[in-house]
Amino acid sequence: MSLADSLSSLRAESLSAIAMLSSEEWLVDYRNEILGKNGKLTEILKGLKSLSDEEKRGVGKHANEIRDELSAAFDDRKTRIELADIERAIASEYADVTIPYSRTDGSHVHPLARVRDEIEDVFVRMGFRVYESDEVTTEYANFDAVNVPATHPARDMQDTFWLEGSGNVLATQTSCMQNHILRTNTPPIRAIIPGRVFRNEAIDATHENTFYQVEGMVVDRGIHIGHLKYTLETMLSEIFGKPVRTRMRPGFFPFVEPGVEVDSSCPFCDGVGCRICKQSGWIELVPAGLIHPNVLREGGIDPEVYSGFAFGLGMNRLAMLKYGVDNIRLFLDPDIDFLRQF
Ligand code: FA5
Repeated sequence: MSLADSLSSLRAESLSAIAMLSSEEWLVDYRNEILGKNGKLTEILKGLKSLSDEEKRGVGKHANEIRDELSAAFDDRKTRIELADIERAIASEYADVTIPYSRTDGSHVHPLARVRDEIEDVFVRMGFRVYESDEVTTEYANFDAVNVPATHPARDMQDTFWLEGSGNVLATQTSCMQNHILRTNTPPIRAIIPGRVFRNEAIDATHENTFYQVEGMVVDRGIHIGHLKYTLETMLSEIFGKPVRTRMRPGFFPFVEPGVEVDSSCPFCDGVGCRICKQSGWIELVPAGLIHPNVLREGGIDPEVYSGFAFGLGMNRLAMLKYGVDNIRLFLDPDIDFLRQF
């Protein structure tokens, strides 16, 4: 093949290859292979030596034209690849952050999550830290550490899901976090611990086997039941969007002494009496009490120096009350018509 023919076929071959290259990396490599110092063009031009001067001029001119043409083809291809990359990025990554938030796509916060957010918000403003409750926990944390010994009938109060062979249980109460909080903090302690809990219960309009609680704990010198009352009144007033009062009745839980059931004045009739509070003016809402000395001791805290209160609020029941939901099952039911109302 003559030099001129070799040049022509290099040109044709290169032009069609360049048109097919789709990445900048390949383009750089191929450019070196053709136009580089030891590239194919240089290789062909080594044959110039054997030509006459006149032939050299003719072929040399032709070679320069081909070099320019290929160079331009490489540059043009590079621009096209860059543009394609930009277009691809725009198509896949573009987000208009200036578009106003709209609910028309149907997205919104689940009522239980909203109640949890509101509870967290008011407690954070009161200086509490928010922890997450374990869903799988030990028999020790769920029961022993909170003063519920193996033989205690209270263990049967909360029908437990036992995890076979492991000694672990599905948390029946967020109180299973009390020991951990006491052990990993030094007073003053102010903590809330929202979480999902599980009980092997028959389901009805007010009982689920999977529901949400939020545990609250305060431990410091001189903590008394008045601190508990103030804290719960502040939280409930915030959740109901109006001032509510609380009253306390004796209640039994092994991890508190004294134990109380905290009732809220009915936020719907302001305590006058209505259908929701069954004409009593009060709604039973939060079991609570002063932390039992045994629980403090088990958590490494001296009950002679420190005292504390704890409560365990049922978030599903609170959400039912707040949003007028009459069946607890709706919260875990993927019923779009129900969920759309929030
Ligand atoms: C407890 O779980 C205690 N750990 C609460 C506590 C904490 C007391 C700290 C004292 C100090 P109880 O079993 O009553 O208590 O449950 C607390 C709340 O969870 C109830 O008031 C109720 O709102 C909710 N709850 C209990 N069982 C169910 C259920 N099956 N379905 C939905 N909510 C429930």
